[in-house]
Amino acid sequence: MSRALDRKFLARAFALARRVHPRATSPNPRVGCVLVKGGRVIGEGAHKGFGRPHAEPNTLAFAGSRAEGATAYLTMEPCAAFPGKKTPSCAAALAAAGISRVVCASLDPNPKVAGRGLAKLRRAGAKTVRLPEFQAEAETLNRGFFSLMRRRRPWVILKTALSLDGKAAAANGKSRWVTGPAARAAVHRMRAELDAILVGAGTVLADNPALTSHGAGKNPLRVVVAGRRRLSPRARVFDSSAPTLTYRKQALSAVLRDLGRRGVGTLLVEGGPTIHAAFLRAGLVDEARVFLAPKLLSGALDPNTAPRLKAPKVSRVGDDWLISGVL
Ligand code: AOF
Ligand code: ZN
Repeated sequence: MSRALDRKFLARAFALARRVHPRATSPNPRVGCVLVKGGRVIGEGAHKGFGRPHAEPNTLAFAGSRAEGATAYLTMEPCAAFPGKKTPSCAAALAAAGISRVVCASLDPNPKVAGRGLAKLRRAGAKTVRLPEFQAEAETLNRGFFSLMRRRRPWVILKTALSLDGKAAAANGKSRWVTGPAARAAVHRMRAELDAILVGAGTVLADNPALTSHGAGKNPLRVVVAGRRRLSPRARVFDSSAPTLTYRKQALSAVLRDLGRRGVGTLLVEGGPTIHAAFLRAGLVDEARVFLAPKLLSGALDPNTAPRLKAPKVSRVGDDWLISGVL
């Protein structure tokens, strides 16, 4: 099989994995599988839910006895057996079905697998190939899983919503609403895709947010880093729509380790500025998502009445961005 065809079928396996909602399998990975024989696809499938059958048995069931002699394309190495595992070994299932070649994007970062799946297939006589050009895509597909397996802590995304002049709140202390309804809906979708969302006590006191996905999907676990601040049990973040964890005086690294133990693979840190600064100072931020509203909040009493740019123009100036417009 040519490298170009290998790439094409592996890309198809990624497309199958991406169709699965990230929370469905979390904290386990999304995995896609394509079976090819004589240049034709004879089966495809994905791992669709935590504790449910993996991508490989789903795909083998689809192909039946035609799987013998076929090539399996996988976004991640097939799993090997280990104690406490919920499903049987996929490497063994592929070997038993007579798969003669396995092409995968990445090894399984789970230290209990880490190459043992491919080794088992080689011992069974199958050829195994890894396409390193897909490694980054495999990691992006399952950021949380890779982070948990490698670092025992979640992948941390810092989310911030700012005015053009860099303010997260107006003079009244309110950050509702710096950004408009579309940006807020995008944040609700983000919350539905990630395992947990974290804020500091200041944000709970100033904004009283619910931190739910507002109907965009499953609610994330809510995490409040409260320090010594007193919070009302009637704050919306403690309502019954989703579980909430409150941390008192642990270091953020200890908070992340604890969240990792609880299976939180992806964490959205929503603020406020004190929490953002603490995460950045501790070097615990992996990704940033910054919303910029075309308004100027300096001196404004309320975010809703702040001056706005009418038709902002965005351009790139070296490594910086220029956003300009008439008020
Ligand atoms: C695969 N294909 O589709 C997935 C894999 O407890 P279990 O049986 O569900 O096993 C979970 C482990 O299996 C997980 O930690 C990861 O190492 C691997 N995930 N492997 O071959 C799949 N989802
Ligand atoms: Zn498996």
